[in-house]
Amino acid sequence: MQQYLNLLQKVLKDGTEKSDRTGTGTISSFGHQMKFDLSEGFPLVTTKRVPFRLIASELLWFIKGDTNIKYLLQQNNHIWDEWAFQNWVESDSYDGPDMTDFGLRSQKDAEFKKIYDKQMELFRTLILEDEHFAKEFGELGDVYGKQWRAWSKSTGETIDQLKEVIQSIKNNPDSRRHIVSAWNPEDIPSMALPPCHTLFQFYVADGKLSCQLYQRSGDLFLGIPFNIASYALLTHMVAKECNLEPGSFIHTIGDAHIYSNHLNQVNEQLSRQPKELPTLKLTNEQDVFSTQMEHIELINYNPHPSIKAPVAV
Ligand code: UFP
Repeated sequence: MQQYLNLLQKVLKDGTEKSDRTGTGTISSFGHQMKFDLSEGFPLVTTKRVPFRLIASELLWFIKGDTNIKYLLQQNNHIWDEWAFQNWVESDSYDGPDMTDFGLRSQKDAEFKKIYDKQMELFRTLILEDEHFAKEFGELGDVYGKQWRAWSKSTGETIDQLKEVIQSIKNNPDSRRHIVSAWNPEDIPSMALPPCHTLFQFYVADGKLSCQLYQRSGDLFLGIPFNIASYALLTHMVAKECNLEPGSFIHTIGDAHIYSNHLNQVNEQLSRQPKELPTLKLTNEQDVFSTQMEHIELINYNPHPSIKAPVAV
């Protein structure tokens, strides 16, 4: 994982101060690439604890083609909650306390945070217990699951990009067209968050499956460790189904940034020595699409303690 630490260091040193959509401010640099040989271990950052369970359940949610946060809440995964919550508090059905700018305000105002936490708790309970509410407000619209599994065509039909790419890896491994795109210009306005991981390509050589991701925007401290592990896991899963060994995961990033309120955390992380990488074991005999959480096992992950940092919403 030295490459990841090198990238943090490089952006700290050479990056440009840049304002951003969230109003937080970043140090940013454009166009970077890391390459992880998956035979050397599973690339989960070890200089802080990264919650792999959240990464795996989010990936299974994408693979199912699910776009409703209910499944994530059932897995005790809250990484997409704010996006759905925002739709609720901005809707006509919402009659609770004012939640304008809840992301920034809850970080700055302790009194507001108490009110916000209470509303968020209510929101989660309603999603889990009220089917109609979950259908209306748990839905995130045209996010990854939709683009990967049910890309809409102008004719009204849909394309299952993930299924098709797995078929093409099996039937025509040398093809240079093993691509899944999440960037659908027509759908961008209706997306909670225009896809950060926009496009990925598989490549087969010497009995190994590699994957390259183009990520348009990467939060180096919080987001990127998740993204690396998620695509490494996907590569392992697809390789297993296609009877190939996992090759490399290549991560290409457009706007690579460190938020100005993550600087202490980044420096703390850079002061730590990386530890040995864990390994991954997939225990299911079936295809990618029937993989469940209990089939995914991470072995020997002994990282440094976690480091807390605010999420820019
Ligand atoms: N972000 C990531 N990885 C992700 C994800 C989001 O790093 O998988 F979904 C970060 C990047 C950026 C913010 O800091 O979230 C998205 O904001 P924007 O759309 O303005 O790039």
